[in-house]
Amino acid sequence: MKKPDRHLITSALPYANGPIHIGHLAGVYVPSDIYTRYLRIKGEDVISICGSDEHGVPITMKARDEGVTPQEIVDRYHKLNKKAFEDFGIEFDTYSRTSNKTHYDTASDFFKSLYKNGKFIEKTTDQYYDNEAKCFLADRYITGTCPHCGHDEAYGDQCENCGTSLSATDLEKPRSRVSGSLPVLKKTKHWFLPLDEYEDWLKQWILEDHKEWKSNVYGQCKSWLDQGLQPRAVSRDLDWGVPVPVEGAEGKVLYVWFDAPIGYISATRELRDDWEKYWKDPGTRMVHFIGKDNIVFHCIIFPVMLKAEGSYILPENVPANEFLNLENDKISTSRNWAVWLHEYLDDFPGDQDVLRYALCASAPETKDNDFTWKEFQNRNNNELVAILGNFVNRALVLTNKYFDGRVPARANLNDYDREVLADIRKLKEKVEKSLDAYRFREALREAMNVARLGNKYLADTEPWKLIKTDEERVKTILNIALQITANLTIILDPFLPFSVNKLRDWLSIDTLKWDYAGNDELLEAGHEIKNPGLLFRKIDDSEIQKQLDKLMETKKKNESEKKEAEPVKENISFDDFTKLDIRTATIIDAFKVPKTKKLLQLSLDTGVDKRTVVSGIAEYFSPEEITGKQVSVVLNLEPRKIRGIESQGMILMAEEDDGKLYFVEPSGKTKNGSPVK
Ligand code: B3M
Ligand code: ZN
Repeated sequence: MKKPDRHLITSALPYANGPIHIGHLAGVYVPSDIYTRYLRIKGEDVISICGSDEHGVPITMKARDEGVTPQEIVDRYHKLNKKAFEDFGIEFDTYSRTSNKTHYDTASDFFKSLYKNGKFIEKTTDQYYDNEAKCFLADRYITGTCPHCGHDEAYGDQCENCGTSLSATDLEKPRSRVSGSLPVLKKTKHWFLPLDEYEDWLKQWILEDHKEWKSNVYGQCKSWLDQGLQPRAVSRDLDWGVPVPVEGAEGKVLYVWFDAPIGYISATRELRDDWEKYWKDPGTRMVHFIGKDNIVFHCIIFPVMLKAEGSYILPENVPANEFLNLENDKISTSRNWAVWLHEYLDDFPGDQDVLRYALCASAPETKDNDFTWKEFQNRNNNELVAILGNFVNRALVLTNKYFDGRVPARANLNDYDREVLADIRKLKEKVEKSLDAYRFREALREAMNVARLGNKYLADTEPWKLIKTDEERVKTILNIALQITANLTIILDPFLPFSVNKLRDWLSIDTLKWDYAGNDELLEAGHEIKNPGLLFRKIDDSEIQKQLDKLMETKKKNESEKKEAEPVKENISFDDFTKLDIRTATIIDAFKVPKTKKLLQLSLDTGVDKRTVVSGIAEYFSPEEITGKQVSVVLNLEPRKIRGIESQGMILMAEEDDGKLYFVEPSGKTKNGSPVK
């Protein structure tokens, strides 16, 4: 393949309605950053584009919920997310936003160009309208009963109970989420991109010409194409977004998935006067980094838009990742089941590279993958600390100790030395091959093998013992160890930018270009190095436990919220209520029902008689502490045999979400047998 003249790397524009979490990082931004840094250190002409996606219905809904404007929402999260990326060393050349004027102009012009050239079809369709709020309702703004599972809080685009994707008109008993009123169908005109007309072209371009795409991406495209494509609306009735720039389109904006990918173009345009070279010259190689839920937009819809416009290049590859789970559960913003970047940094200040490393090492490249805190700790302690950190620390510390911090000259190499140096050269090629194929986990493993090799070399040659008997040999060994360390500053540069910068500083060297990797004479004899600090610190169990506890808390909270949301039971008549005979009573004796965990057998003085009740409260109360306690009891509940004991009634308990029980007792001493009503 001909070497490209330049590279344009794009990373999915995060919606500016929530913070960034580890799933985003692992799926999109760590890989795109590794790839971009790799191209940069190779000396390629590359620009990396990202920014906030600031349109779409979820943003307007969040604004409505909080009683603020959409602009306030996107301002807040744009700032937060931009900073989170910077903090983690994700180096975009620009982090723009789709509410910018340049973007409005670019998206508008793009639409106009397609419109003028007759690339759209216009259709009038029925859309739900809220007569009270006087607005059309996006699918998300409608709830109703799911026709598949009967869930009565299904959304107009999807039922979150059974996962089926829906159209708003599928819902039974639809309600507007804006006003709560019954929506009515009303005619509205929209512009559609006739994807079906591009089907043959797409089949050729993807299925034939891009067989090298990752199998998860290729497979998804194939299944879309096999099912056949339909025209897609590229406008919406909404008041937040880029206005549709044609006459008679008042109150309509571009569909967010139409304007968002154009955001890549606007951002480039803002960044560089020569932006057209990056977007229109066939010498540019464009790669989109995205998550799997964005595949259809980047592999089918956006390419069709570009093709229809006619003057743009198409992506060369779209190495989309699958999803990352967290401790065996789907990451979810609404359930707060996530590790948020800003929170990670509060708890692990300065440990950005550790997260970058752990996320790359278990990135969901070919299938969904799980992030666990235990694995995070192991990766840090057993790999970063024990291998990489240990190796470079020994190489630098020993050089300082024996040779005054000057790189010692080496004498004749023996077979082992030569073997090690040859392996380093091979490893560089392996890393390169993996990176070129977007296999970042594999690339990282190979890169770490360089450190592994160095670590083993020192462990095998034991310079700290040899120093007493053979100083010349120690010079050679440390020279080689330092050359390996210098190699690491190249090979690990794309993965661990913070640590590599420290290493460069301690070695007193500048950034060395990728081509130098594999070279064993990067440091001259006599070159002065510094005293190293600690490259990685051990993460102990208590830090991990703290994270697990935090997640536990979240889980509990979610469960209790779920319970709170349980609907009130159906109404009963007053007569039904008076059928219950509830009285005050006193526990006069209590003991555990043998061979059970939960049951206590209680003797009650009910004021009318003495009776036995079996109650499932043993996990919370001991017999001693409840003897003498006054309680409320349902006297006329049909007697039941529990573990062979006849239970004549039921003690009333209040139960909290986590199952914790409390007695429902009179607030002062009351005569036994007093009716509760
Ligand atoms: N805002 C990403 C998402 O699904 C969506 C990407 C747009 S990229 C042009 O969060
Ligand atoms: Zn359903």
